[in-house]
Amino acid sequence: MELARNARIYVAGHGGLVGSAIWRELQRRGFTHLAGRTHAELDLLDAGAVREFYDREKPEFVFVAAARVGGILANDRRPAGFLYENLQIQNNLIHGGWRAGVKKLLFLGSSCIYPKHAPQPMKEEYLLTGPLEPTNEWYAIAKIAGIKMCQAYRRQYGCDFISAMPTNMYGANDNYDLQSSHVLPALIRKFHEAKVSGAGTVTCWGTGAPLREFLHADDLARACVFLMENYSDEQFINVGYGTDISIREAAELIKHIVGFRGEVVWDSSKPDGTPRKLMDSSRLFALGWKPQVDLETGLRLAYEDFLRHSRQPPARSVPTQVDGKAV
Ligand code: GFB
Repeated sequence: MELARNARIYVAGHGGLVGSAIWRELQRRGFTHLAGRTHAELDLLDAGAVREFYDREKPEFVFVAAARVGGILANDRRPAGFLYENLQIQNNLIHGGWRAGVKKLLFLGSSCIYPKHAPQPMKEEYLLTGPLEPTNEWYAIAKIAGIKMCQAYRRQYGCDFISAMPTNMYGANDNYDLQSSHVLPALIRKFHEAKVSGAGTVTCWGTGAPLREFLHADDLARACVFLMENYSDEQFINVGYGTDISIREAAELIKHIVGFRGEVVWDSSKPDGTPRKLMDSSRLFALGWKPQVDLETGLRLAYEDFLRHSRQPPARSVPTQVDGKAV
């Protein structure tokens, strides 16, 4: 089903890494009636405010890209925040979406929903077949609840609510804070700052042995719009790149792209997390979607984005409020 170019579309989390990429993709595709709200404009933890927003804006299609997200350390240190905030945000958006008669809603989860020692690559049916990775089980439990919410509202109320599970993401508008970020933005910043300051070493966390699959946010955005138009099933669907690399290899690649000439040191007092998280995305690939951005190209783009942000920190590449207007 092709969406009408004037369909009313709400992108929850439109200022973040994934939401801003979805927003750009929708603009590129010519959609004219996009709604987005900053945190200051709409607190997604507030059920009443979300209800009022839905009643006023009456979106027909909703992308749930709003979430409390963070890297391995942030997840480990803030279990209550990651569990509570994510449950609350998604409950408000999914339940509110049903109440407001939203035609279709796409919920975004995460590859950390799978068991820590799931067979690789991970198929959708491996959900809930074993214990989760302890550093991010709180976030994972919230995301699993989001999948189940979409399935339950589909079963009980006939809502066309679907879920996609992206692998580890990176791209423009990422979080570069060293305590709370994911590995790729953290390493881009660390290698860049070491190059500029002339430092001899860069310290990375863990052993470097874990394997991760990385997908550029622009690819995920294309997948999200594709799924909104072409997928309608209770079964959630994986969105991955198809291959993974070790954190050590990723560090070497970023070191090379940034042009840092010193040594990489591994701090094994920091957690490694899941040993491997490669998703089986064959269900999505069989529908005709494929990623377009290879890791090296994507990291070069991400480094350019970091340089733009470090020159002009408060700037965002998307407008804060443009609902109802062509943008
Ligand atoms: O990206 P990341 O924080 O998250 O870490 P996860 C991936 C790997 O990179 C871990 C290592 O083995 C880290 O120890 N690493 C090395 C670093 N240096 C660094 C560094 O400077 N910063 C960071 N952050 N990592 C997250 C989950 O797990 O993945 C979330 O916590 C979410 O819930 C997300 O699912 C996609 O891949 O381990």
